[in-house]
Amino acid sequence: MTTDYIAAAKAVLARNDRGGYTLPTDRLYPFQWNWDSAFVAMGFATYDVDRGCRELERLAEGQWPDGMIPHIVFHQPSDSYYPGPEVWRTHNAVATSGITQPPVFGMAVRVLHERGAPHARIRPLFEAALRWHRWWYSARDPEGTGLVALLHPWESGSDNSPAWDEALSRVPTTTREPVRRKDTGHVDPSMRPRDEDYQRFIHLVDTYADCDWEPARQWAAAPFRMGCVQTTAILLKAGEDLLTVAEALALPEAAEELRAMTARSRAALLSRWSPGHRRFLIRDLIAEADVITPTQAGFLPLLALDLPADIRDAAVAEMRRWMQGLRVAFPTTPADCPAYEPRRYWRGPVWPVIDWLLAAGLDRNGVPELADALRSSVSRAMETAGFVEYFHPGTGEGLGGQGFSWSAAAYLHFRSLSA
Ligand code: 9WN
Repeated sequence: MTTDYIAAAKAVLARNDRGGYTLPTDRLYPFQWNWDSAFVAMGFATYDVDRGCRELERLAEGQWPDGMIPHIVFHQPSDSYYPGPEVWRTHNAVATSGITQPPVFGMAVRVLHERGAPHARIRPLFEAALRWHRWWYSARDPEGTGLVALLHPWESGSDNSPAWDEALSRVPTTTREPVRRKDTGHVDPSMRPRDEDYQRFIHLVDTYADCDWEPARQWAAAPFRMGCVQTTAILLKAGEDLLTVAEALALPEAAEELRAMTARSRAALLSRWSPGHRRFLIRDLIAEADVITPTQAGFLPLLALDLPADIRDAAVAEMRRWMQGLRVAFPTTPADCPAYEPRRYWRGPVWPVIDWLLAAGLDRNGVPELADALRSSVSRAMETAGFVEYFHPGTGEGLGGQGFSWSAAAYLHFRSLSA
């Protein structure tokens, strides 16, 4: 008997629906998360455009007056997650966290537009996305370099990536209140960040709450400030997608503004290429040093750049090298890196949405065989182990949370491409 995996993926999204927005998974993440919802909206776009729009609309309810769309919207109280609103101490009308996450939102706006969402739904989503992009460039790139910075590892979505280790080690472990983790009550601690990481994560939250969440004060006070190639690539791709929508909606001024934003980030991103490492490098803006620790972030610029052949070929050769001997690709840290931990969160495991972005980048750059290899390897893993949060690259074991929304959305997206 064959299982109807598409129906199973849709059932995951239905189960995690809390009224127009989707939890990443019950208990472990009981609120609406920013980039999760953008991927989920694109998953819905494959069969329910209206529900996809609703997902983004509910996320945009949390948008701040300054344009930031926060990383968590606390629509309803829950005691199964830490840190909740009492730790964040933000002042927004709708309760939210105080930091942001990768701006996949603009990519989802384009997908929904192209799947036939009515202009009356797309226009406000477009405006919300544009205001958020303006926020990125003013709050997180005040010097106008084109490379946007993260002030907290959670903003990367790749929370305990080894890329942050050195910079994070300079952040104190002191916190205003004791850290009261809940995640390790839901998931085996060996698959989660360490206590010391959490202490530093919360130290940063306290630091920015003390700045009253004002971007300029945070920028000045930040002990962690990373020019991120993964986030900038997503911002650039989302900016390109919003530009396409602006042209389709005949909004010439917005289009002009988006052209300027994307041109700046395109040049900045390309300049982060390192021929010696065969990947793009994150910049530690406080240490004024390149981060050479290898992580998936180094290949994310493929998503948003049309690379010259020599750069593309070198990046692809390096990606293939990381994939050698693995059952499931793409690893978030390569096996030959001393920081590699194949079961611990962002320190090795394969995440379906990362494959989604990398495969889109490979398609864009004319490497469809490798794009297909990534999509089919992680799709097979989901068919075997279920729509879990992440996978062991060596064995394909399913890890982290179960019944995970963005994994189900990724599966639906991959299957829609091959339909
Ligand atoms: C903190 C929801 C989120 C994802 C992130 C992932 C994880 C949160 C946590 O879960 O982060 O934002 O508490 O661990 O790292 O990418 O958006 O799925």
